[in-house]
Amino acid sequence: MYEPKPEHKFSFGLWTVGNVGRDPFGEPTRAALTPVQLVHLLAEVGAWGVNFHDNDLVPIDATPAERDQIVRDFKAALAATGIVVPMATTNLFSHPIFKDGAFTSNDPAVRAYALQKTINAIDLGVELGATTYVFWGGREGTESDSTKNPLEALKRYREAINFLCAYVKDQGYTLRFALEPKPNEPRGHIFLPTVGDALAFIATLDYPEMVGVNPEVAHEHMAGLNFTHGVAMAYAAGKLFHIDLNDQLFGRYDQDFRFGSVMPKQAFYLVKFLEDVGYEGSRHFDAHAFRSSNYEDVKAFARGCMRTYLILKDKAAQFNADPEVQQLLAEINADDGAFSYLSAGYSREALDKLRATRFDREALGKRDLPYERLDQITLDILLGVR
Ligand code: GCO
Ligand code: MN
Ligand code: MN
Repeated sequence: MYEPKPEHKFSFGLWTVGNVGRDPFGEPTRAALTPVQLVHLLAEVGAWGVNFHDNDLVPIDATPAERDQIVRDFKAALAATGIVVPMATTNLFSHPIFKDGAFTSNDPAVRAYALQKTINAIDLGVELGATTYVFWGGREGTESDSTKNPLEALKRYREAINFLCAYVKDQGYTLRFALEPKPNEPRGHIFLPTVGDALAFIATLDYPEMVGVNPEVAHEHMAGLNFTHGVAMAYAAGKLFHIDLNDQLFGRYDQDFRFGSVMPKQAFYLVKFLEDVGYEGSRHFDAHAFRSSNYEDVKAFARGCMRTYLILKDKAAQFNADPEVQQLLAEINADDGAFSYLSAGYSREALDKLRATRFDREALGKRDLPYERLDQITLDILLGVR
């Protein structure tokens, strides 16, 4: 019943199931698998797509001949398994050249290298079928604001995205960009910290229609924000181009837990939102297994991400079909149409009508709102007793 199928569009990054368990305090706990092995692992667990950073696939110092061989092998693994590449991205964070950022580095040569690297990575992604290109600016930021002018940094960021949009148009690629906000880690302060910041930034670009967002559960939770509200903002703006699903307690370090594993109620509202609006993009899991896991347990992790999504999708359908929920929602949203003229917008007539209306403040303030009942039904559904 909760088997993943291609139509669910479940994808994983090579760096997610390929995470070797390194953390700031310890060495890897798992041997690295090759990209080809990871594609087979994803096929085995029932995923639909695989995403990658340029250097997850092609090492940064590979020769052109090595690159071509790697790409050939990878394509063969994709063909053998039916796994597709919906999204690609650039590693603009690992190498020391990016220690002070890529597009926003204070060094013009680093900024130019970041552009060149991204152009090559876009070519690689497009060659393998990607239609979404993600920009996660993990190193774009500061520890001390003495070191970088935020206005200047945003100007550099904007110029870089404008240049790359123009490149994509010039090549005739079918590719959309998705900016991925994050408040901190690895930088003390990262530019474009939240979904709202990214949306505001997009409005200042040369080709805003080409650029959307890639919100991530963990990133908004690190900032203590309501992720579903952020996703709704992006969706309402027509900008929900991609999504990174994982889990994370508020206020903790970047945990990247299995989807739905620590805040399942929040995950429920998110899945319900995505399914209710008919979001059509990838359901991308940007998470990794515990450092204590071996590869059998990594598979359990990947299966768990998809299983939990499908369980919550089922719960959302149950919530929507529940007669008592429906009745409560109808009660809460009761509308006799008396004020629907306001939805037509401002007019002198509407203004006069509004001014002439007498409101019974006491009666309106006494209105019953059975929200506790509704919330408990939600929990009963989630806990499986209803
Ligand atoms: C993180 C980010 C990254 C990006 C990835 C793709 O916190 O490290 O979520 O995993 O999603 O670089 O752009
Ligand atoms: Mn993340
Ligand atoms: Mn991410």
